[in-house]
Amino acid sequence: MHRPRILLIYTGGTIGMVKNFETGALKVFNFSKLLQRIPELRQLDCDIETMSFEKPIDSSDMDPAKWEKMARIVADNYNDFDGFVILHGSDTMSYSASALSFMLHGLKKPVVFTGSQLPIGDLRTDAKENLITAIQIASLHHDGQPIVREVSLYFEYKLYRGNRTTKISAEHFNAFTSPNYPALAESGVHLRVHKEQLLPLNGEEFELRSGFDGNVAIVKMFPGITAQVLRAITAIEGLRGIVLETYGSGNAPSAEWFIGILQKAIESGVHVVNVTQCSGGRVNMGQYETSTLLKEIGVISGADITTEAAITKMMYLLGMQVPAHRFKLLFEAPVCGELTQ
Ligand code: ASN
Repeated sequence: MHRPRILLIYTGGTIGMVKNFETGALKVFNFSKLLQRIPELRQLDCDIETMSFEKPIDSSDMDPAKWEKMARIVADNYNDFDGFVILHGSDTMSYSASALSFMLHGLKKPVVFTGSQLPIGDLRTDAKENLITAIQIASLHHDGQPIVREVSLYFEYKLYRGNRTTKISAEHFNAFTSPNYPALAESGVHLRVHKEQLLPLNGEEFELRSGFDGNVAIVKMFPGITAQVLRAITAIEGLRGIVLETYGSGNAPSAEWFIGILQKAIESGVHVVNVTQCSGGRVNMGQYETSTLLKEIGVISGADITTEAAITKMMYLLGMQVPAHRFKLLFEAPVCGELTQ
């Protein structure tokens, strides 16, 4: 009987934090103590090895260099382990899970992100269940093959596709949702995997694709946005892409100045992707007159992608140096289940 080997990678976040009782502030602590605090881990039907960022971080300090560090740990240990669990702060976990889904091209093993809202040492912590079930999911296998072969995120009884998630609460244990794609698995009395929702086996060779291009920006629409603001952003030196968070099904002001500034940016080589600022639903340019103009000037449709996946996909495609004339086509097609066309 194959006993899975799981690599647990600690990057930081509340899950491994302790309270400074004098100031009340939370700070990260030595990861080796995390395992001491959960002796239950020894009961799991797998072998666990651990690794930690030298300096664990609050996930607000996450950046593309650290995504690469995380992805490289997975790639360097890919052949020696059956699954990977990444312990990460919840604040930017959806961005990291999206980024790694693009970086770990041709992935055929589970990479499960998890974390918690309360530190592991807290009496009412949500960390233990999240951690234990994430490890169980990473260990699932059938005929010696892993069952979940993608980057996922486990939090509060649900496993989601990582690049479909978004953080929705700074208060509830149920901190994440996947507005446009169903859960991949649910943990109740039984651990139920919804196999029909999993990514099908990818025939491509596993490889690490790094080198994200950070010359991007997110612009969120609000009634009253001025030409000065939009002009200043589109004029940023070296800017190569903008994720435009629009209203509803992809609508934006139809004013001449607005369309004119965007058109000029697109003509100068900046890629503009339209995503909705609604928490669910999709962009459908052309449904209303207010989005028809966006379509005409060459704005790319983000369909039902999250902002987190859109900005990381943009950094990924720009970093891959895809030819400008193919960028739209490549963005609008799913790479690893992040959007439905
Ligand atoms: N600030 C923390 C982080 O994202 C929040 C958490 O982990 N719950 O690192």
